[in-house]
Amino acid sequence: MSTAPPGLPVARDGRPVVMGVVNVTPDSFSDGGQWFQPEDAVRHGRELRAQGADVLDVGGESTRPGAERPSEAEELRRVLPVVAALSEVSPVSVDTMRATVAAAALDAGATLVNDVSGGLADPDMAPLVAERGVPFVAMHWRGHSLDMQSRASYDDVVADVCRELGGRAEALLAAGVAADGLVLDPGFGFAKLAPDNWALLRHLDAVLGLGHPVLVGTSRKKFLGLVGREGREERPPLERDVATAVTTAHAARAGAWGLRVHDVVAAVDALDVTEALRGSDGD
Ligand code: PMM
Repeated sequence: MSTAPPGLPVARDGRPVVMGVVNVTPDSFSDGGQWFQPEDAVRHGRELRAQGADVLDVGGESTRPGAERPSEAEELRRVLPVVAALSEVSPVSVDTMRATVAAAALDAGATLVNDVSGGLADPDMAPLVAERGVPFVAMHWRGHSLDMQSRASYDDVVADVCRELGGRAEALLAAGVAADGLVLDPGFGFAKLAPDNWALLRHLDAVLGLGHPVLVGTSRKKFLGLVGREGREERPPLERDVATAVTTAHAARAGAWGLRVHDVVAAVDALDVTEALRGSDGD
């Protein structure tokens, strides 16, 4: 078996990689504005690392439904100092749809590119990742956040997402992206309604069947705020970490390679419990 490109953290003994979210944005749905100043984002990233994050995912563009895009200059201004500082203490991925931002972040120390558009938003992304030989997370995506929820229409969401994501993987490999560094992500909450997210979570085996490591990013998403709330207001994002931990345990049992989370402490706890339950009697 070939080895993964340098930069792809390895899931050890079936224990998934924990990717801690560092959003350097004023408007993310989950933690908008909390870490917008570079020094706050760096402090937060260091904290997540100390709590057990295997990789820190630094992003400068909010992808919440309806979000407007920042300019390229603004995105660079947000992420580069944070990537540079955090690369000294942790593996870092850059969460971007722009090849120019990915290139600058790789130069600043990032070792992994996480693109929610799977290379669709920018035709220069796949060639860049191929040329640099770095690992790439390709998420299922149907269009920019401004109007993505209008694209949440599926005949069979699991089959449709797997077909579209599988097609993306083929195109990326044809463009020269390293097969052993390609991670796929079904894109929870992106052009998906609550029942779509639940169906995908229930059928992660189908996504794993595409033959690549799978990243799961359910953390604090709206469908977790809606569950069990019939007739009441949805739970706000900061109160969705328990629900997220349950999905973390589920995804780990299903065989996910990695989990993208805001609350690293809860994710590590959930993984410890999952692992203990898998252990043999007498442990
Ligand atoms: N979700 C968000 C941002 N980036 N990347 C991947 N690979 N998968 C996701 O599900 C994902 C992502 C949106 O969440 P945030 O605004 O809290 O970061």
